Amino acid sequence: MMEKRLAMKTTPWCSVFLVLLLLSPLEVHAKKHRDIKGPIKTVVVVVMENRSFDHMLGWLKKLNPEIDGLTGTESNPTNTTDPNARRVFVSDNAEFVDPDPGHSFQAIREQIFGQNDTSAVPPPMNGFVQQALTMEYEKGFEERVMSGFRPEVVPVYTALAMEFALFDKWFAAAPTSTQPNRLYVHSATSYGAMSNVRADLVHGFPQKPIFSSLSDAGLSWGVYYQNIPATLFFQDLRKLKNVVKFKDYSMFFKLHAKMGLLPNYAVVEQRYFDLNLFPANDDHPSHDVAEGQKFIKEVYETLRASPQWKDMLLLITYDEHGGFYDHVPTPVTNVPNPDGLTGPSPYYFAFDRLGVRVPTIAISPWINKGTVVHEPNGPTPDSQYEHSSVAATVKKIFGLDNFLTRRDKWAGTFEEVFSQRTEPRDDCPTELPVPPWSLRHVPVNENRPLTEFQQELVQLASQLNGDHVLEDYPNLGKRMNVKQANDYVTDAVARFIREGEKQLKAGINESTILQLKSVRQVFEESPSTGRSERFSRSSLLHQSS
Ligand SMILES: *[C@@H]1O[C@H](CO)[C@@H](O)[C@H](O)[C@H]1NC(C)=O
Ligand SMILES: *[C@@H]1O[C@H](CO)[C@@H](O)[C@H](O)[C@H]1NC(C)=O
Ligand SMILES: *[C@@H]1O[C@H](CO)[C@@H](O)[C@H](O)[C@H]1NC(C)=O
Ligand SMILES: *[C@H]1O[C@H](CO)[C@@H](O)[C@H](O)[C@H]1NC(C)=O
Repeated sequence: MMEKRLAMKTTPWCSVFLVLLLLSPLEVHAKKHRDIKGPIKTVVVVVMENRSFDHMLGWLKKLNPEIDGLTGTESNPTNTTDPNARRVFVSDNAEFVDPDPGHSFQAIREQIFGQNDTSAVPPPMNGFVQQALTMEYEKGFEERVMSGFRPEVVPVYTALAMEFALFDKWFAAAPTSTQPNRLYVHSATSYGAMSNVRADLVHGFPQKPIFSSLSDAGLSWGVYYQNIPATLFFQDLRKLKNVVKFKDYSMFFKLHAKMGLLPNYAVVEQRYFDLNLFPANDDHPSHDVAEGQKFIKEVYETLRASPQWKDMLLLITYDEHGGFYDHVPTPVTNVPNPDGLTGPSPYYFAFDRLGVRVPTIAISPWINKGTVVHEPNGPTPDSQYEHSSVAATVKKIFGLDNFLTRRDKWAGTFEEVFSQRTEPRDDCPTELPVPPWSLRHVPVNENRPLTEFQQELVQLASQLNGDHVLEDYPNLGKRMNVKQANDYVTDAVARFIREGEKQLKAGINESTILQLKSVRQVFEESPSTGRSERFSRSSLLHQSS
Protein backbone atom coordinates (compact mmCIF):
# COMPACT_ATOMS: atom_id res chain seq x y z
CA MET A 1 0.00 0.00 0.00
CA MET A 2 2.64 2.38 1.18
CA GLU A 3 4.95 1.30 -1.59
CA LYS A 4 2.25 1.74 -4.15
CA ARG A 5 1.44 5.25 -2.98
CA LEU A 6 5.06 6.16 -3.14
CA ALA A 7 5.39 4.73 -6.59
CA MET A 8 2.32 6.62 -7.75
CA LYS A 9 3.67 9.77 -6.24
CA THR A 10 7.12 9.49 -7.67
CA THR A 11 6.31 8.41 -11.19
CA PRO A 12 4.76 11.67 -12.37
CA TRP A 13 7.54 13.67 -10.75
CA CYS A 14 10.17 11.51 -12.37
CA SER A 15 8.68 11.98 -15.78
CA VAL A 16 8.23 15.72 -15.29
CA PHE A 17 11.85 15.89 -14.27
CA LEU A 18 12.92 13.83 -17.26
CA VAL A 19 10.96 16.00 -19.65
CA LEU A 20 12.43 19.12 -18.08
CA LEU A 21 15.89 17.65 -18.31
CA LEU A 22 15.50 16.89 -21.99
CA LEU A 23 13.86 20.14 -22.90
CA SER A 24 15.47 22.58 -20.56
CA PRO A 25 18.26 24.20 -22.61
CA LEU A 26 16.16 24.76 -25.71
CA GLU A 27 13.00 25.60 -23.83
CA VAL A 28 14.79 28.13 -21.66
CA HIS A 29 16.47 29.66 -24.69
CA ALA A 30 13.24 29.93 -26.60
CA LYS A 31 11.57 31.73 -23.74
CA LYS A 32 14.41 34.16 -23.29
CA HIS A 33 14.61 34.87 -26.95
CA ARG A 34 11.00 36.01 -26.93
CA ASP A 35 11.66 38.24 -23.94
CA ILE A 36 14.67 39.99 -25.45
CA LYS A 37 13.45 42.80 -27.67
CA GLY A 38 16.46 43.58 -29.89
CA PRO A 39 18.17 41.34 -32.41
CA ILE A 40 21.03 40.27 -30.11
CA LYS A 41 20.32 37.31 -27.83
CA THR A 42 23.87 36.05 -27.33
CA VAL A 43 26.87 38.20 -26.45
CA VAL A 44 30.35 36.67 -26.58
CA VAL A 45 33.19 38.64 -25.00
CA VAL A 46 36.93 38.11 -25.52
CA VAL A 47 39.44 40.28 -23.62
CA MET A 48 42.95 40.19 -25.05
CA GLU A 49 46.07 41.52 -23.31
CA ASN A 50 48.24 44.58 -23.29
CA ARG A 51 48.27 46.31 -26.67
CA SER A 52 47.28 49.85 -27.61
CA PHE A 53 44.99 50.73 -30.52
CA ASP A 54 47.74 52.39 -32.55
CA HIS A 55 50.10 49.45 -31.97
CA MET A 56 47.60 46.84 -33.18
CA LEU A 57 45.36 48.74 -35.61
CA GLY A 58 46.69 52.29 -36.09
CA TRP A 59 47.90 51.56 -39.62
CA LEU A 60 44.41 50.50 -40.72
CA LYS A 61 43.94 54.19 -41.49
CA LYS A 62 45.70 53.44 -44.78
CA LEU A 63 42.80 51.14 -45.71
CA ASN A 64 40.03 53.34 -44.32
CA PRO A 65 40.87 57.04 -43.75
CA GLU A 66 37.83 57.43 -41.49
CA ILE A 67 39.69 55.48 -38.80
CA ASP A 68 41.53 57.67 -36.27
CA GLY A 69 44.85 55.88 -36.72
CA LEU A 70 48.44 56.67 -37.60
CA THR A 71 49.70 58.88 -40.42
CA GLY A 72 53.43 58.37 -39.77
CA THR A 73 54.01 61.92 -38.45
CA GLU A 74 53.33 60.98 -34.82
CA SER A 75 56.35 61.03 -32.53
CA ASN A 76 57.52 61.27 -28.94
CA PRO A 77 60.67 62.97 -27.61
CA THR A 78 63.32 61.10 -25.64
CA ASN A 79 63.05 63.85 -23.01
CA THR A 80 59.75 65.71 -22.59
CA THR A 81 61.36 68.73 -20.92
CA ASP A 82 64.07 69.23 -23.53
CA PRO A 83 62.79 70.91 -26.72
CA ASN A 84 65.89 69.77 -28.60
CA ALA A 85 65.59 66.12 -27.59
CA ARG A 86 65.70 63.43 -30.28
CA ARG A 87 62.23 62.40 -31.45
CA VAL A 88 61.20 58.80 -32.12
CA PHE A 89 58.54 58.42 -34.83
CA VAL A 90 55.92 55.73 -35.14
CA SER A 91 56.84 52.80 -37.37
CA ASP A 92 55.00 49.93 -38.97
CA ASN A 93 57.52 47.23 -38.16
CA ALA A 94 56.00 45.66 -35.03
CA GLU A 95 56.47 41.92 -34.90
CA PHE A 96 57.55 40.25 -31.74
CA VAL A 97 57.96 42.34 -28.59
CA ASP A 98 59.91 41.12 -25.61
CA PRO A 99 60.26 42.21 -22.90
CA ASP A 100 57.13 43.90 -21.76
CA PRO A 101 56.88 47.71 -21.90
CA GLY A 102 56.03 49.58 -18.68
CA HIS A 103 52.45 49.52 -17.56
CA SER A 104 52.42 50.23 -13.88
CA PHE A 105 50.36 53.20 -12.71
CA GLN A 106 53.48 55.44 -12.55
CA ALA A 107 54.74 54.28 -15.93
CA ILE A 108 51.38 54.97 -17.57
CA ARG A 109 51.16 58.38 -15.91
CA GLU A 110 54.52 59.27 -17.46
CA GLN A 111 53.44 57.90 -20.87
CA ILE A 112 50.23 59.95 -20.88
CA PHE A 113 51.39 63.21 -19.31
CA GLY A 114 55.15 63.12 -20.01
CA GLN A 115 55.70 63.98 -16.35
CA ASN A 116 54.27 63.44 -12.87
CA ASP A 117 51.95 66.45 -13.06
CA THR A 118 48.57 65.18 -14.28
CA SER A 119 46.81 68.51 -14.80
CA ALA A 120 47.13 68.82 -18.62
CA VAL A 121 43.80 68.67 -20.51
CA PRO A 122 43.98 66.99 -22.93
CA PRO A 123 47.08 65.07 -21.90
CA PRO A 124 49.92 65.30 -24.44
CA MET A 125 50.54 61.52 -24.83
CA ASN A 126 54.24 62.33 -25.16
CA GLY A 127 56.03 60.26 -22.53
CA PHE A 128 56.04 56.78 -24.07
CA VAL A 129 59.62 57.01 -25.37
CA GLN A 130 60.95 58.69 -22.26
CA GLN A 131 59.33 56.06 -20.07
CA ALA A 132 60.66 53.21 -22.24
CA LEU A 133 64.19 54.64 -21.89
CA THR A 134 63.95 54.50 -18.10
CA MET A 135 63.33 50.75 -18.29
CA GLU A 136 66.93 50.20 -19.40
CA TYR A 137 66.11 47.26 -21.62
CA GLU A 138 68.16 46.54 -24.73
CA LYS A 139 69.01 49.33 -27.15
CA GLY A 140 66.15 50.42 -29.35
CA PHE A 141 63.37 49.50 -26.94
CA GLU A 142 61.98 53.03 -27.27
CA GLU A 143 61.42 52.32 -30.98
CA ARG A 144 59.44 49.19 -30.14
CA VAL A 145 56.89 51.03 -28.04
CA MET A 146 56.32 53.38 -30.99
CA SER A 147 55.84 50.50 -33.43
CA GLY A 148 52.61 49.25 -34.95
CA PHE A 149 51.59 46.19 -36.96
CA ARG A 150 51.10 46.47 -40.68
CA PRO A 151 47.53 45.36 -41.50
CA GLU A 152 48.81 42.28 -43.34
CA VAL A 153 50.68 41.06 -40.25
CA VAL A 154 47.39 40.94 -38.29
CA PRO A 155 45.12 39.81 -41.13
CA VAL A 156 42.40 38.42 -38.86
CA TYR A 157 41.81 41.80 -37.22
CA THR A 158 42.14 43.61 -40.51
CA ALA A 159 39.40 41.44 -41.99
CA LEU A 160 37.14 41.80 -38.93
CA ALA A 161 37.65 45.57 -38.67
CA MET A 162 36.90 46.07 -42.38
CA GLU A 163 33.92 43.73 -42.29
CA PHE A 164 32.21 44.78 -39.02
CA ALA A 165 32.51 47.67 -36.50
CA LEU A 166 35.80 49.09 -35.31
CA PHE A 167 35.74 51.42 -32.28
CA ASP A 168 38.42 54.09 -32.57
CA LYS A 169 37.64 55.80 -29.21
CA TRP A 170 37.43 52.93 -26.75
CA PHE A 171 39.65 53.31 -23.69
CA ALA A 172 40.87 51.11 -20.89
CA ALA A 173 38.70 51.86 -17.85
CA ALA A 174 41.62 52.81 -15.61
CA PRO A 175 45.18 53.95 -16.40
CA THR A 176 46.69 50.88 -14.83
CA SER A 177 47.35 47.20 -15.27
CA THR A 178 45.61 44.03 -16.40
CA GLN A 179 43.58 42.87 -13.48
CA PRO A 180 41.78 46.12 -12.58
CA ASN A 181 40.81 46.56 -16.22
CA ARG A 182 39.59 42.99 -16.56
CA LEU A 183 37.42 43.54 -13.48
CA TYR A 184 35.92 46.66 -15.08
CA VAL A 185 34.86 44.67 -18.15
CA HIS A 186 32.48 42.52 -16.09
CA SER A 187 31.68 44.72 -13.08
CA ALA A 188 32.31 48.41 -13.98
CA THR A 189 34.76 48.80 -11.08
CA SER A 190 38.00 47.31 -9.84
CA TYR A 191 36.80 47.70 -6.25
CA GLY A 192 39.69 50.07 -5.59
CA ALA A 193 42.37 47.78 -7.02
CA MET A 194 45.02 49.65 -8.97
CA SER A 195 47.53 46.95 -9.56
CA ASN A 196 47.62 43.21 -9.96
CA VAL A 197 48.69 42.65 -6.40
CA ARG A 198 45.90 42.27 -3.90
CA ALA A 199 47.10 39.26 -2.00
CA ASP A 200 44.59 40.00 0.73
CA LEU A 201 41.64 39.26 -1.52
CA VAL A 202 41.60 35.59 -0.67
CA HIS A 203 37.86 35.28 -1.07
CA GLY A 204 37.78 37.14 -4.36
CA PHE A 205 36.53 40.58 -5.30
CA PRO A 206 33.17 41.23 -3.61
CA GLN A 207 31.50 43.61 -6.07
CA LYS A 208 28.46 42.52 -8.06
CA PRO A 209 29.44 41.37 -11.55
CA ILE A 210 27.23 41.51 -14.63
CA PHE A 211 26.91 37.70 -14.40
CA SER A 212 24.86 38.16 -11.26
CA SER A 213 22.54 40.72 -12.93
CA LEU A 214 22.02 38.26 -15.77
CA SER A 215 21.12 35.47 -13.34
CA ASP A 216 18.69 37.81 -11.53
CA ALA A 217 16.94 38.36 -14.87
CA GLY A 218 16.75 34.63 -15.56
CA LEU A 219 19.31 34.84 -18.34
CA SER A 220 22.10 32.36 -18.87
CA TRP A 221 25.85 32.91 -18.87
CA GLY A 222 29.02 30.87 -19.02
CA VAL A 223 32.80 31.11 -19.13
CA TYR A 224 34.89 29.03 -21.53
CA TYR A 225 38.41 28.91 -20.12
CA GLN A 226 41.74 27.41 -21.09
CA ASN A 227 44.31 27.19 -18.29
CA ILE A 228 42.60 29.28 -15.59
CA PRO A 229 39.63 31.65 -15.84
CA ALA A 230 40.60 35.14 -14.66
CA THR A 231 36.86 35.71 -14.03
CA LEU A 232 37.26 33.58 -10.87
CA PHE A 233 38.72 36.71 -9.27
CA PHE A 234 35.06 37.57 -8.59
CA GLN A 235 33.82 36.16 -5.29
CA ASP A 236 30.31 35.75 -6.68
CA LEU A 237 31.58 33.39 -9.35
CA ARG A 238 32.97 31.06 -6.69
CA LYS A 239 29.47 30.20 -5.48
CA LEU A 240 28.55 26.57 -6.12
CA LYS A 241 25.80 27.45 -8.57
CA ASN A 242 28.29 29.53 -10.59
CA VAL A 243 31.29 27.25 -10.43
CA VAL A 244 29.45 24.83 -12.70
CA LYS A 245 29.14 27.52 -15.39
CA PHE A 246 32.86 27.35 -16.10
CA LYS A 247 33.51 25.09 -19.06
CA ASP A 248 36.71 23.83 -20.59
CA TYR A 249 37.14 25.65 -23.89
CA SER A 250 38.56 22.73 -25.84
CA MET A 251 35.79 20.36 -24.78
CA PHE A 252 32.74 22.62 -24.80
CA PHE A 253 33.07 25.83 -26.78
CA LYS A 254 32.75 24.37 -30.27
CA LEU A 255 30.24 21.80 -29.10
CA HIS A 256 27.93 24.37 -27.51
CA ALA A 257 28.26 26.70 -30.49
CA LYS A 258 27.41 23.92 -32.89
CA MET A 259 24.43 22.75 -30.86
CA GLY A 260 23.08 26.26 -30.35
CA LEU A 261 23.63 26.00 -26.60
CA LEU A 262 25.77 29.08 -26.00
CA PRO A 263 24.37 31.10 -23.09
CA ASN A 264 23.11 34.69 -23.39
CA TYR A 265 26.46 36.02 -22.15
CA ALA A 266 29.59 34.00 -22.80
CA VAL A 267 33.13 34.92 -21.90
CA VAL A 268 35.90 33.15 -23.78
CA GLU A 269 39.27 33.23 -22.03
CA GLN A 270 42.57 32.47 -23.66
CA ARG A 271 45.75 30.66 -22.71
CA TYR A 272 47.78 32.90 -20.42
CA PHE A 273 50.84 30.61 -20.17
CA ASP A 274 53.26 30.10 -23.05
CA LEU A 275 54.04 26.39 -23.54
CA ASN A 276 55.76 24.55 -26.38
CA LEU A 277 52.72 22.53 -27.36
CA PHE A 278 50.15 25.11 -26.34
CA PRO A 279 51.57 28.57 -26.91
CA ALA A 280 49.86 31.43 -25.10
CA ASN A 281 47.34 33.22 -27.29
CA ASP A 282 46.46 36.27 -25.22
CA ASP A 283 48.78 38.65 -27.14
CA HIS A 284 50.52 39.63 -23.91
CA PRO A 285 54.17 40.54 -24.61
CA SER A 286 56.29 38.43 -25.06
CA HIS A 287 53.58 36.12 -26.37
CA ASP A 288 53.26 35.75 -30.11
CA VAL A 289 50.54 37.87 -31.67
CA ALA A 290 50.25 35.26 -34.45
CA GLU A 291 48.84 32.88 -31.80
CA GLY A 292 46.29 35.51 -30.75
CA GLN A 293 45.28 35.86 -34.40
CA LYS A 294 44.77 32.10 -34.73
CA PHE A 295 42.67 32.09 -31.57
CA ILE A 296 40.42 34.95 -32.73
CA LYS A 297 40.04 33.27 -36.13
CA GLU A 298 38.95 30.05 -34.43
CA VAL A 299 36.45 31.82 -32.17
CA TYR A 300 34.95 33.80 -35.06
CA GLU A 301 34.66 30.85 -37.43
CA THR A 302 33.12 28.72 -34.68
CA LEU A 303 30.47 31.36 -33.98
CA ARG A 304 29.91 32.08 -37.67
CA ALA A 305 28.99 28.41 -38.18
CA SER A 306 26.68 28.30 -35.16
CA PRO A 307 22.89 28.25 -35.48
CA GLN A 308 22.99 31.15 -33.00
CA TRP A 309 25.06 33.36 -35.36
CA LYS A 310 22.07 35.39 -36.49
CA ASP A 311 21.37 36.48 -32.88
CA MET A 312 24.95 37.07 -31.96
CA LEU A 313 27.35 39.84 -30.97
CA LEU A 314 31.05 39.03 -30.56
CA LEU A 315 33.03 41.76 -28.83
CA ILE A 316 36.83 41.69 -28.84
CA THR A 317 38.70 44.18 -26.69
CA TYR A 318 42.03 44.57 -24.89
CA ASP A 319 42.37 45.00 -21.15
CA GLU A 320 44.97 47.76 -21.43
CA HIS A 321 47.55 49.27 -23.74
CA GLY A 322 50.55 47.39 -22.37
CA GLY A 323 52.85 50.42 -22.50
CA PHE A 324 52.58 50.86 -26.27
CA TYR A 325 52.14 54.31 -27.76
CA ASP A 326 48.75 55.69 -28.69
CA HIS A 327 48.20 59.19 -30.02
CA VAL A 328 44.59 59.78 -28.86
CA PRO A 329 44.48 61.71 -25.58
CA THR A 330 43.18 59.74 -22.64
CA PRO A 331 39.90 61.26 -21.34
CA VAL A 332 40.51 63.03 -18.05
CA THR A 333 37.41 65.18 -17.44
CA ASN A 334 34.27 64.29 -15.53
CA VAL A 335 35.01 60.57 -15.41
CA PRO A 336 33.01 59.32 -12.40
CA ASN A 337 34.53 57.22 -9.67
CA PRO A 338 32.46 54.02 -9.78
CA ASP A 339 31.80 53.28 -6.13
CA GLY A 340 33.54 55.75 -3.82
CA LEU A 341 36.63 53.57 -3.42
CA THR A 342 40.09 55.02 -4.05
CA GLY A 343 43.35 53.28 -4.74
CA PRO A 344 45.94 52.55 -2.05
CA SER A 345 48.88 54.75 -1.03
CA PRO A 346 50.99 56.42 -2.30
CA TYR A 347 48.70 57.64 -5.11
CA TYR A 348 45.19 57.30 -3.67
CA PHE A 349 43.98 57.27 -7.25
CA ALA A 350 40.34 58.37 -7.46
CA PHE A 351 39.50 56.39 -10.65
CA ASP A 352 38.57 59.70 -12.24
CA ARG A 353 40.39 59.34 -15.54
CA LEU A 354 40.43 56.56 -18.11
CA GLY A 355 43.32 54.51 -19.47
CA VAL A 356 44.92 54.58 -22.90
CA ARG A 357 42.90 53.76 -26.03
CA VAL A 358 42.72 50.04 -26.84
CA PRO A 359 41.49 48.08 -29.88
CA THR A 360 37.83 47.03 -29.79
CA ILE A 361 35.89 45.32 -32.56
CA ALA A 362 32.17 44.46 -32.51
CA ILE A 363 31.14 41.62 -34.79
CA SER A 364 27.59 40.65 -35.72
CA PRO A 365 25.55 39.97 -38.84
CA TRP A 366 23.44 42.97 -37.69
CA ILE A 367 26.38 45.35 -38.19
CA ASN A 368 26.89 47.06 -41.54
CA LYS A 369 30.12 46.32 -43.34
CA GLY A 370 32.97 48.76 -42.69
CA THR A 371 31.42 50.57 -39.70
CA VAL A 372 33.73 52.87 -37.72
CA VAL A 373 32.40 53.92 -34.31
CA HIS A 374 33.78 57.13 -32.82
CA GLU A 375 32.47 58.73 -29.63
CA PRO A 376 29.16 57.75 -28.01
CA ASN A 377 26.11 60.05 -27.90
CA GLY A 378 25.65 60.28 -24.15
CA PRO A 379 24.33 59.42 -21.70
CA THR A 380 26.35 62.48 -20.50
CA PRO A 381 28.30 64.97 -22.65
CA ASP A 382 31.57 63.49 -21.35
CA SER A 383 30.59 59.82 -21.65
CA GLN A 384 33.08 57.62 -23.43
CA TYR A 385 33.41 54.07 -24.58
CA GLU A 386 35.46 52.18 -22.03
CA HIS A 387 35.30 48.69 -20.53
CA SER A 388 32.21 49.55 -18.47
CA SER A 389 30.43 50.02 -21.82
CA VAL A 390 30.23 46.21 -21.99
CA ALA A 391 28.06 45.97 -18.87
CA ALA A 392 26.16 49.14 -19.84
CA THR A 393 25.30 47.77 -23.29
CA VAL A 394 24.46 44.30 -22.00
CA LYS A 395 22.09 45.91 -19.49
CA LYS A 396 20.39 47.78 -22.31
CA ILE A 397 20.02 44.95 -24.80
CA PHE A 398 18.84 42.42 -22.23
CA GLY A 399 16.68 44.91 -20.30
CA LEU A 400 18.42 44.30 -16.96
CA ASP A 401 17.13 46.12 -13.90
CA ASN A 402 20.09 47.93 -12.38
CA PHE A 403 23.42 49.48 -13.19
CA LEU A 404 26.39 47.94 -11.39
CA THR A 405 28.17 51.21 -10.46
CA ARG A 406 28.25 54.89 -11.38
CA ARG A 407 30.69 54.01 -14.14
CA ASP A 408 28.46 51.79 -16.30
CA LYS A 409 25.69 54.35 -15.77
CA TRP A 410 28.03 56.91 -17.37
CA ALA A 411 29.71 54.81 -20.05
CA GLY A 412 28.55 54.97 -23.66
CA THR A 413 26.43 52.11 -25.02
CA PHE A 414 26.58 50.91 -28.60
CA GLU A 415 23.27 49.21 -29.37
CA GLU A 416 22.82 51.61 -32.33
CA VAL A 417 25.59 49.74 -34.11
CA PHE A 418 23.33 46.73 -34.53
CA SER A 419 20.05 48.64 -34.81
CA GLN A 420 20.63 49.95 -38.34
CA ARG A 421 19.30 46.97 -40.25
CA THR A 422 15.93 45.26 -40.57
CA GLU A 423 17.50 41.86 -41.14
CA PRO A 424 20.88 40.25 -40.56
CA ARG A 425 23.49 40.21 -43.30
CA ASP A 426 24.04 36.98 -45.16
CA ASP A 427 27.39 37.98 -46.68
CA CYS A 428 29.58 37.68 -43.57
CA PRO A 429 32.73 35.69 -44.32
CA THR A 430 32.67 32.09 -43.13
CA GLU A 431 36.46 31.99 -43.04
CA LEU A 432 39.04 34.59 -42.13
CA PRO A 433 42.53 34.95 -43.63
CA VAL A 434 45.24 32.66 -42.31
CA PRO A 435 47.64 34.61 -40.05
CA PRO A 436 51.44 34.20 -40.23
CA TRP A 437 52.44 30.88 -38.68
CA SER A 438 54.68 32.68 -36.19
CA LEU A 439 56.04 36.16 -35.55
CA ARG A 440 58.55 35.15 -32.94
CA HIS A 441 62.31 35.00 -33.47
CA VAL A 442 63.05 33.00 -30.33
CA PRO A 443 61.57 29.69 -29.20
CA VAL A 444 59.00 29.40 -26.43
CA ASN A 445 60.76 29.33 -23.08
CA GLU A 446 58.81 27.32 -20.54
CA ASN A 447 61.43 28.12 -17.91
CA ARG A 448 60.77 31.86 -17.94
CA PRO A 449 59.84 33.48 -14.66
CA LEU A 450 56.24 34.65 -14.45
CA THR A 451 54.95 38.06 -15.39
CA GLU A 452 53.07 40.01 -12.78
CA PHE A 453 49.70 38.95 -14.18
CA GLN A 454 50.74 35.29 -14.30
CA GLN A 455 51.86 35.51 -10.66
CA GLU A 456 48.45 36.90 -9.89
CA LEU A 457 46.86 33.93 -11.63
CA VAL A 458 48.95 31.60 -9.45
CA GLN A 459 47.70 33.51 -6.41
CA LEU A 460 44.17 33.06 -7.68
CA ALA A 461 44.77 29.32 -8.13
CA SER A 462 46.10 29.09 -4.60
CA GLN A 463 42.94 30.77 -3.33
CA LEU A 464 40.90 28.17 -5.18
CA ASN A 465 42.80 25.13 -3.95
CA GLY A 466 43.27 26.40 -0.39
CA ASP A 467 47.05 26.90 -0.59
CA HIS A 468 46.59 30.53 0.47
CA VAL A 469 46.83 29.35 4.06
CA LEU A 470 50.42 28.29 3.46
CA GLU A 471 53.27 30.49 4.54
CA ASP A 472 54.68 31.00 1.05
CA TYR A 473 51.43 32.55 -0.19
CA PRO A 474 51.41 35.13 -1.83
CA ASN A 475 54.92 34.45 -3.12
CA LEU A 476 54.14 31.04 -4.60
CA GLY A 477 54.39 32.40 -8.15
CA LYS A 478 57.76 34.04 -7.60
CA ARG A 479 59.59 30.72 -7.65
CA MET A 480 57.62 29.02 -10.41
CA ASN A 481 58.45 29.04 -14.09
CA VAL A 482 55.79 29.15 -16.77
CA LYS A 483 55.50 25.37 -17.11
CA GLN A 484 55.19 24.78 -13.37
CA ALA A 485 52.68 27.58 -13.02
CA ASN A 486 50.55 26.20 -15.84
CA ASP A 487 50.48 22.77 -14.20
CA TYR A 488 49.70 24.31 -10.84
CA VAL A 489 46.80 26.47 -12.00
CA THR A 490 45.31 23.77 -14.24
CA ASP A 491 45.34 21.34 -11.35
CA ALA A 492 43.79 23.88 -8.96
CA VAL A 493 40.98 24.81 -11.35
CA ALA A 494 40.16 21.18 -12.17
CA ARG A 495 39.94 20.32 -8.49
CA PHE A 496 37.87 23.42 -7.71
CA ILE A 497 35.30 22.77 -10.41
CA ARG A 498 35.08 19.04 -9.68
CA GLU A 499 34.53 19.77 -6.00
CA GLY A 500 31.89 22.38 -6.85
CA GLU A 501 29.95 19.89 -8.94
CA LYS A 502 30.22 17.30 -6.19
CA GLN A 503 28.97 19.61 -3.44
CA LEU A 504 26.11 20.84 -5.57
CA LYS A 505 25.07 17.25 -6.25
CA ALA A 506 25.30 16.54 -2.55
CA GLY A 507 22.65 19.21 -1.97
CA ILE A 508 24.81 21.86 -0.33
CA ASN A 509 23.31 25.38 -0.52
CA GLU A 510 24.06 26.63 -4.01
CA SER A 511 24.93 30.10 -2.71
CA THR A 512 27.81 28.76 -0.65
CA ILE A 513 31.17 30.17 -1.69
CA LEU A 514 33.29 27.16 -2.45
CA GLN A 515 36.43 26.90 -0.37
CA LEU A 516 38.80 23.99 -0.54
CA LYS A 517 41.29 22.85 2.03
CA SER A 518 44.90 22.88 0.91
CA VAL A 519 46.11 19.43 0.00
CA ARG A 520 49.49 20.32 1.44
CA GLN A 521 47.88 21.37 4.71
CA VAL A 522 45.82 18.19 4.86
CA PHE A 523 49.03 16.23 4.37
CA GLU A 524 50.89 18.14 7.06
CA GLU A 525 48.07 17.51 9.54
CA SER A 526 47.97 13.82 8.71
CA PRO A 527 50.20 11.58 10.80
CA SER A 528 50.95 9.16 7.96
CA THR A 529 54.34 10.37 6.82
CA GLY A 530 56.97 8.84 4.63
CA ARG A 531 55.17 9.43 1.41
CA SER A 532 56.40 12.07 -0.96
CA GLU A 533 54.34 15.22 -1.18
CA ARG A 534 53.75 14.61 -4.85
CA PHE A 535 52.29 11.21 -4.10
CA SER A 536 50.06 12.38 -1.26
CA ARG A 537 48.90 15.26 -3.39
CA SER A 538 47.77 13.19 -6.30
CA SER A 539 46.22 10.48 -4.14
CA LEU A 540 44.22 13.09 -2.25
CA LEU A 541 43.20 14.66 -5.49
CA HIS A 542 42.05 11.28 -6.61
CA GLN A 543 40.08 10.72 -3.43
CA SER A 544 38.27 14.00 -3.76
CA SER A 545 37.01 13.20 -7.24
C1 LIG B 1 65.90 66.29 -19.83
O1 LIG B 1 66.06 67.63 -20.18
C2 LIG B 1 66.15 68.50 -19.08
C3 LIG B 1 66.17 69.94 -19.60
O2 LIG B 1 67.08 70.07 -20.66
C4 LIG B 1 67.41 68.15 -18.28
O3 LIG B 1 67.50 68.99 -17.15
C5 LIG B 1 67.32 66.70 -17.85
O4 LIG B 1 68.53 66.31 -17.21
C6 LIG B 1 67.08 65.79 -19.04
N1 LIG B 1 66.84 64.46 -18.55
C7 LIG B 1 67.55 63.41 -18.97
C8 LIG B 1 67.16 62.09 -18.37
O5 LIG B 1 68.43 63.51 -19.79
C1 LIG C 1 57.99 61.28 -10.55
O1 LIG C 1 57.62 60.47 -9.47
C2 LIG C 1 58.48 59.38 -9.26
C3 LIG C 1 57.91 58.55 -8.18
O2 LIG C 1 56.62 58.21 -8.49
C4 LIG C 1 59.87 59.88 -8.92
O3 LIG C 1 60.75 58.79 -8.79
C5 LIG C 1 60.37 60.79 -10.03
O4 LIG C 1 61.60 61.35 -9.68
C6 LIG C 1 59.38 61.89 -10.31
N1 LIG C 1 59.80 62.61 -11.48
C7 LIG C 1 59.80 63.91 -11.54
C8 LIG C 1 60.25 64.51 -12.85
O5 LIG C 1 59.47 64.61 -10.61
C1 LIG D 1 21.44 29.52 1.08
O1 LIG D 1 22.35 30.52 1.46
C2 LIG D 1 21.88 31.84 1.25
C3 LIG D 1 23.03 32.78 1.50
O2 LIG D 1 23.73 32.43 2.63
C4 LIG D 1 20.68 32.08 2.12
O3 LIG D 1 20.20 33.38 1.93
C5 LIG D 1 19.62 31.08 1.75
O4 LIG D 1 18.51 31.23 2.59
C6 LIG D 1 20.14 29.67 1.84
N1 LIG D 1 19.16 28.77 1.29
C7 LIG D 1 18.79 27.67 1.92
C8 LIG D 1 17.79 26.82 1.22
O5 LIG D 1 19.26 27.35 2.98
C1 LIG E 1 49.84 42.91 -19.00
O1 LIG E 1 51.24 42.77 -18.88
C2 LIG E 1 51.82 42.69 -17.60
C3 LIG E 1 52.65 41.49 -17.42
O2 LIG E 1 51.87 40.43 -16.95
C4 LIG E 1 50.83 42.69 -16.51
O3 LIG E 1 51.47 42.76 -15.25
C5 LIG E 1 50.04 43.86 -16.71
O4 LIG E 1 49.15 43.99 -15.67
C6 LIG E 1 49.35 43.81 -18.00
N1 LIG E 1 49.61 44.98 -18.61
C7 LIG E 1 50.74 45.19 -19.14
C8 LIG E 1 50.85 46.48 -19.81
O5 LIG E 1 51.64 44.41 -19.11
